[in-house]
Amino acid sequence: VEATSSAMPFNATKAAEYGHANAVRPSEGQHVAPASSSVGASTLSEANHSVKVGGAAEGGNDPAAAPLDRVRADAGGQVLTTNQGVRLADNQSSLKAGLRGPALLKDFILREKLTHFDHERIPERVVHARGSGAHGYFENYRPLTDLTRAAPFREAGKITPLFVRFSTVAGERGSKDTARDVRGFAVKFYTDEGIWDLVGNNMPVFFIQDAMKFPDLVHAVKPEPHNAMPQAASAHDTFWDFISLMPESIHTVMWLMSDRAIPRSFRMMQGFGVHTFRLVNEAGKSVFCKFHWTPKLGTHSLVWDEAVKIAGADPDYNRRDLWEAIEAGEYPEWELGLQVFTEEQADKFSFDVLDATKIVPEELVPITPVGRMVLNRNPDNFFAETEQVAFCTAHVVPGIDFSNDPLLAGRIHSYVDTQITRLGGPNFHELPINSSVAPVHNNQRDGMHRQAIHRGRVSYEPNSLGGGCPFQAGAAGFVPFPEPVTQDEVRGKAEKFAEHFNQAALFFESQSAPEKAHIIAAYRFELSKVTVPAVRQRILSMLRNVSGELAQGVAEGLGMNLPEPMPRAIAKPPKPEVRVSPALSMTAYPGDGIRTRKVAIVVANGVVGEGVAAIQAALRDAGAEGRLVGPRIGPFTTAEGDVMEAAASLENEPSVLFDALVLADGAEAVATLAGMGQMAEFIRDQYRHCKTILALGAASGLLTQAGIAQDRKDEGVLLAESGKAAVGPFLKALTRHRHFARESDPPAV
Ligand code: HDD
Repeated sequence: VEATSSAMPFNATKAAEYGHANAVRPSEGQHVAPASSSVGASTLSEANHSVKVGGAAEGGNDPAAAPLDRVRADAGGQVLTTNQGVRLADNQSSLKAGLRGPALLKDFILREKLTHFDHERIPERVVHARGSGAHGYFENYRPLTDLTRAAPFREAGKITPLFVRFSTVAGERGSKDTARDVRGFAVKFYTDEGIWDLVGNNMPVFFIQDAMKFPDLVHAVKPEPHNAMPQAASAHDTFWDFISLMPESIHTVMWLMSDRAIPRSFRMMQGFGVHTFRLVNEAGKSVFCKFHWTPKLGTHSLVWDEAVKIAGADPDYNRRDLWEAIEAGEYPEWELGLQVFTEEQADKFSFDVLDATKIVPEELVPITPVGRMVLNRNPDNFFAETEQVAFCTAHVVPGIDFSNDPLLAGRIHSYVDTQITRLGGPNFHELPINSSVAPVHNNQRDGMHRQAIHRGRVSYEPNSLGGGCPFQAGAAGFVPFPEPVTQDEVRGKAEKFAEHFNQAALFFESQSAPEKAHIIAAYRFELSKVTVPAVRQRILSMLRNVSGELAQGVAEGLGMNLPEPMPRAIAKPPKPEVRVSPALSMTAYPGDGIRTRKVAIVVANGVVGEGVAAIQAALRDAGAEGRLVGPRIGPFTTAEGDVMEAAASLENEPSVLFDALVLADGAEAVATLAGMGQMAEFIRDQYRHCKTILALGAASGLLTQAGIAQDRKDEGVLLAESGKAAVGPFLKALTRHRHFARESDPPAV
């Protein structure tokens, strides 16, 4: 078969080696040395040279994107082939001896197709199996060279491409997005000096202090081993059994029981590096540092009843939200902030900064904004990018270093190790999504799935046959911070690690009243699923050390008496420096405006079109979406005789998928909707989940029918005669996102 220019040979690089792109057979003995600057002729790692971009990057202007071109496959206009490039005559039928005869073993085409299919899946991540990713960039505000020599922080305006993966922890790859869980927040920086992975979470603390306990924690929270239940949930015996015996976990469990564990959107949650890291400058001077990501849209969450219903209505809720925002050009953005402190400062804190169950309150060390992250490109292929991306805490670059946090130490081993099973060998760094944009040269060789074709006979160092290359970088390379170590080997923990309750109390006392109520309700729900009373009892005894109000509230919800407080590991715990920290409440980050919020505008035949149009236009101007929801999808005729198209129906996009509700005016439309059970349900869920509801004209009757009588009206339930008049107050109410003042437990509606 002769290749033509319209049907490029699959391996263009190979063809080019023999002189011209369309070559199919090398002429005898011909050898063409690859041009060193040509991407096609270089190894994978050589091809990944960084392209520095000055100033703000535009959408899609991503220096990490071009190197991926080599592996992008696009079948547009191409003929179907086997993996060996053989053109397929027929992709419909297997080869048989006669039309009704047996299939033949020699059908290599069928066998290749089925064999490949049989091996399509790779093992899912042992934790954080379910995730969603996006490409973007980090833009540095000003040089931080006094603190660190790390490449992303070197110049003002410096752009570093990155890939982010958000995830849930406990659920399997196909589980729901809205489980109560920690969310992973992993960022891969493709820096000029190699890959830096900041593998964080949306909570600043972790359940355990030492990596030795990680397998136990994960075994406890995962589905129970005998019956593989429950999926993506911590509300079961083994999790709470473990927690009740691990008082160090209580601080993180407070965060897990808070609304942080059910984010409205990945775009609306904070991220934290969790551990204390080190920054090291050119002179080798080091300071401690904690990393914080703060979302521009503010921190917002679901409420539990809503999260449960979304799990059925749209299990991909957070994934879809991220995808759609980026497709719409609403690029999510976070500001990176650093808490920088010295070892001497740290020594004076009442807690140990090497203990990952502790935060450094902002009252002790303020957060300094240093740059911003923008996510502006969806992956081309979920598997190749989001599934195969491999984050490793061991991936640091010169200028970033580790502290002695014992949890971090275990992670430095575990992440590289797990990729070897998950991605099938030690060459996972060559997968395009994982490969550095800085050149990679060393004497590591071979292994499963090796892509680079290393040339020459030298694969050792020192060497003279290869001119001494690749050579050591000396001080220009990664030089570990020379922390002095002169101690006995021990298994144990430093003294301050033994205090477990001060910061759990700090967290609870810093919450707003609705947030506190939600935490109590979450404990009640989770512990109500625990079947062993002694476990519930132990948790209650732990909670007594956190807050009397909390313990009492949970005990009442479970119909239990309060037990004695759990004995503390240290009789006289150190006095905390801070008892209330407003930054720990989600109300500290309201964000700006209502961009990308989804509002349901319910319409039916006979709806007054004018009001609908006014609201829709105002929402569009504010960057939000007014989505028409009808008794069914498709066209509806307005009272004015125009045609409106409903994009969604009460059935296919229920209430929980919307941030607010507008009920349009029109006697005929209202009569139709009043006859539909889903309408009342829709309204009740909006009300129960504390969302903004606007009823225009006759539609106020639908509210009454749903049980929202006059005495239940509040600042989030608006009535108006015309859409135009309603726009101002409606947008104002929407900016508040939720109207928790109407909330009661149990819900009144
Ligand atoms: Fe971990 C995945 C975050 C402690 C071992 N972890 C993983 C991911 C995130 C975190 C975001 C998913 C990365 C991705 O999207 O691919 N993990 C954390 C944080 C921790 C933490 C913030 C505490 C501060 N992890 C932790 C410990 C260990 C691990 C103590 C083991 C000693 N984590 C893993 C792992 C995973 C992982 C088993 C599973 C898949 C992977 O690494 O790539 O190695």
